[in-house]
Amino acid sequence: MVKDALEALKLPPLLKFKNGKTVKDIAGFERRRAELKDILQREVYGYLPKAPEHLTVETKEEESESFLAGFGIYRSLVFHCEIDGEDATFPVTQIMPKKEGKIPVFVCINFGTDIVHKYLPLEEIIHRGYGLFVIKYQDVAKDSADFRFGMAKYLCKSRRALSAPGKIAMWAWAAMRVMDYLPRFENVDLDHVAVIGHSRLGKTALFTGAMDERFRYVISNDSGCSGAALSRGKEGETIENICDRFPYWFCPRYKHYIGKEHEMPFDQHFLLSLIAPRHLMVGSAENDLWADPRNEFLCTAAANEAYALYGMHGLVHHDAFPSPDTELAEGDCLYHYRRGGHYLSRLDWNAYMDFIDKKREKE
Ligand code: GTR
Repeated sequence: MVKDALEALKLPPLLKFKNGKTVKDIAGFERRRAELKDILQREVYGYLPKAPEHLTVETKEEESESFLAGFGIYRSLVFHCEIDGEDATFPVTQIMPKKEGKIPVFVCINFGTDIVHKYLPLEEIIHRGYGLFVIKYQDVAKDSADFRFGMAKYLCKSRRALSAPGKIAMWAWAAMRVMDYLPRFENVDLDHVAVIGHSRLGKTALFTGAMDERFRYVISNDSGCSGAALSRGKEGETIENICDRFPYWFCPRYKHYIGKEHEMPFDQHFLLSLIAPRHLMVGSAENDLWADPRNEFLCTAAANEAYALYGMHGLVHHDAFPSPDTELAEGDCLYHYRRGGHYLSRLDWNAYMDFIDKKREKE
């Protein structure tokens, strides 16, 4: 079923170089990786702004006595990025469990303006032994067409260029700055760093992990259109819908593909394949038809071609769209499909942590 469904969509080939030659091995895919990154930046998200000249991090506040009944440490950090000689800043919240040994962490790009947030079951995450670096996305750049405020004014001087970075690229850029800083913590397990986001921030997490190989786990929760879902044959939200409401998430060129999905020289499996050979986790919800769970599943399966080159399985599935409340967790990738609607719930967090636990145990 999966093979036929993918064939019917006539996706642009993942494993063909621009010059028409076939990608045959790992070295070939590493060269293809550069082409894939380039096409997605040029056509969809815009080119990632360069890293800052210097990064320093200031601790504004720390609570290590009684936070989470004494089981956690809270720090409010300010990231100072020197960009063209100017000091551009954004805040990050760090929460760590108090425990010995190396700690796996999530870089979570989140909606909330406060650490107590519906999408962040904090105590559960801390008690399972995971640390968190939370970026509140609008502290980096406003979720609007305005590019004058926050980091946006440093990261994009003009929106006239067709491949100028959109807001997703800017939020992703901030997550990469957190990654830059992680090696300074002795107790962070740098081999087990995940980037996670929900919905528009799931798209952001995917772009982050696709562009930055330092993230071992890349988690897209209900990211849908222009995230984990294939655009060809998509139900629910289309490129037209998304560019109508949120053109500024993308580079200006993306809107040229409205109604022309079948002509696009790429599709979202290019994005997901860039996660190989690391671990991709895609979460969908049964009632989230706007995101299109089926196309999210198919897209995850389509990335298997890249995993195969590394001698890996990618997503192990049963050649059928799974029924709700199913985990496809046997392979290198996870497809997590639960009942209910569009939400980043504790059920989702627990599925992702179970998967990471399993991978860490094997090492
Ligand atoms: C919707 C948008 C989706 C999704 C969602 C969200 O309105 O159309 O692509 O990103 O917002 O981020 O909550």
